[in-house]
Amino acid sequence: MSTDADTSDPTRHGVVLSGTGGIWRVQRDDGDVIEASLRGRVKKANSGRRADGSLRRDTISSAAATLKLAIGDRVLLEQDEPDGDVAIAQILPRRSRLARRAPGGGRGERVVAANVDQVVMVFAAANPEPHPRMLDRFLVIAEANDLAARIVINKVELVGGAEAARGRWMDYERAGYTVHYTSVKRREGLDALHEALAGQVSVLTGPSGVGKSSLLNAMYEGLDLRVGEISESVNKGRHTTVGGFLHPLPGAGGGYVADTPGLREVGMWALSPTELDQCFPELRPFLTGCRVADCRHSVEPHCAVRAAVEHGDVSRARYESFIKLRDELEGEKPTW
Ligand SMILES: Nc1nc2c(ncn2[C@@H]2O[C@H](COP(=O)(O)OP(=O)(O)OP(=O)(O)O)[C@@H](O)[C@H]2O)c(=O)[nH]1
Ligand SMILES: [Mg+2]
Ligand SMILES: [Zn+2]
Repeated sequence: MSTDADTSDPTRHGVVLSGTGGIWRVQRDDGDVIEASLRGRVKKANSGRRADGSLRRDTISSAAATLKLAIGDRVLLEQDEPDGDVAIAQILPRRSRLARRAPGGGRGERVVAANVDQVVMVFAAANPEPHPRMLDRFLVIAEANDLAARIVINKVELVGGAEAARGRWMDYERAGYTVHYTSVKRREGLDALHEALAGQVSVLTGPSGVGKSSLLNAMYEGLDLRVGEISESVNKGRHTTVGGFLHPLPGAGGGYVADTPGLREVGMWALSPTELDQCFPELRPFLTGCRVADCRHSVEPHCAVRAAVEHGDVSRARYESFIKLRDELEGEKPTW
């Protein structure tokens, strides 16, 4: 295999599907899934020069090679001899990421998934009972990462169907989010969700038992995810797994869905309390109307946000969520 970086060679480029530590599963652009290692030698040895001394274009990303690899990363592969071990030579520049600060107060961020198009928050209409506050947290995390978010309310047949379920989630539709009402049991709403995932890299998240795996199995024949098992994320003491899986979506349209552990504590997401109001899309139009500089939207005079709540232009429940989350972020001690 040539050592020259042929940017069009589909056997030399791929997407990281899973892995931790040394060995990573990579889907090459030709479709084959292979195992590749991320060798320290490769990271350091890359001088960024071609044999003729000219600078390689992909050297731009060589700083990224010292970053931690994440699912969703696009990588450049190297193989010294045919049938030899494949090594990850480069992490190509990320166009987006879902990241959080490393737990334990470290300075570095931890990338949950790279090159993400959207975050899909799944809740059940009932069983388990949904927590809108938890949804608000997830939405803030997506907004803070500049990622589009959509909401899925599954198991709607348990509350009398989609229209009956809808009333409870109107605040989110009004805030501009797309809400999908689905039932795996009745096979409802699955086509629209399928369409929304096609060709996209989506991070699917939500509490255990809401039917995330069931939804994916119902939409994609052959995915065969395990259903009904209590996932490890329930066990809050043990989420040291960096892991997560990126599933290539079978069938027309393609795309990927990431199953990731740990979208939990909004406080962990390196977000300053003063940025929080920007993460509530329905508050944005009012933020410039506050009279006080750096208005906290709680007791300040002439607060446009509070006025919007009084006038019914902004949902009171969402506003209260905002206040709660802001208090939480303000109470957080800086850890570096
Ligand atoms: N009534 C009803 N039950 C459903 C529906 N979708 C899934 N379930 C059931 O809900 C339970 C949990 O489904 P899973 O797909 O394992 O849930 P999950 O969100 O993947 O859970 P974790 O993997 O633990 O995060 C299973 O018993 C499913 O059969 C639905 O539309 N209606
Ligand atoms: Mg599951
Ligand atoms: Zn204000």
